Amino acid sequence: MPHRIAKQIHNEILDKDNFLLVAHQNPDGDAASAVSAFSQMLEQMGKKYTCFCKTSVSDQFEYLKNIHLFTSNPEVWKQKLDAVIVFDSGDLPYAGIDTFIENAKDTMIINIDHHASNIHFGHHNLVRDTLSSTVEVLYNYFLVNKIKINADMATSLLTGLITDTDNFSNGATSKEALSMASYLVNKGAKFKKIHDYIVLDKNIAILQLWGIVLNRLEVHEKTNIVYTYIKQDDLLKCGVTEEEIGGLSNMMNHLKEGNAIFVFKEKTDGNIKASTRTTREDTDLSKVAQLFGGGGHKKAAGFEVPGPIDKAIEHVWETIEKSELIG
Ligand SMILES: [Mn+2]
Repeated sequence: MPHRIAKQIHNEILDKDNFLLVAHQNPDGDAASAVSAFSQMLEQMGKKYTCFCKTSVSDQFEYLKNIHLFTSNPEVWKQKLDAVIVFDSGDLPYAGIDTFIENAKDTMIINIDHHASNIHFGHHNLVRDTLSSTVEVLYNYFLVNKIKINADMATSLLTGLITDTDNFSNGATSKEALSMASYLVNKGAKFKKIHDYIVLDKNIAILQLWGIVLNRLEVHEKTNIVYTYIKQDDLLKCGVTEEEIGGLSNMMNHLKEGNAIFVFKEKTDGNIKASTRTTREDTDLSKVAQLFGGGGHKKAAGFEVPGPIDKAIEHVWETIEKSELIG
């Protein structure tokens, strides 16, 4: 029962004093916002906390309260911690903290998430894969535990909701998600500010890169998956950074054709990262991602395979065809 777990976790928090809040590496709006909102609750309660992320957090989220407190300094793991709270992460390697946890074996782990592929790695697991976002899980947690949601907290929660529903356009946009949005706007969430930072985030160079990538669209016939790829060279040519290329697979999800969309991206280490999206009810991409050690949701998932890019793509098709999960 999710309500019982939310109350159990809150009792642990009332009882303890010093927390480490973790957003997964390369945090998206959901992860960054969840930490921001939760840190504000801890402040209300007079608790101590540190916000940790293994990588840097995008400037795009600079308007979120307490976002400037994020550190990637591993030294923070050496303090006496009463609990580590991990947000929006299906497992500890995805969060980027598996090695830190190995050295902090006695520390309580609290797992707050909505990924279908979540492996329940915590001592407490508040995982609700029917909800749109981790911030929606958190919103329910706040209501169940009668936490006051102030305007800054509402702005954080609404940010995660807008990013994970792709601006209220993807399959996660439930009636509960919409009613949560309305509640948060009533509490003073700054809708326009979020829109300015989150939706108006493209520049000409990014759209030129999208042009190259969209030109390469192809259909893999046996699985009817529509796909394209981005190489490191493309980024250099257009002057676009890794961080800036998010959003392409979400945008491609507006396509009517095909069973799914796959975007393959060559990373600096030579590995190939695949972002996958579908709008079809009969396709479960979290299962597909798990074939390659990745994870995610039914309608949006990701995984990594070794390069080079043409070999990687070939390997992906072979594996998916064998699995018969799509097509
Ligand atoms: Mn999420």
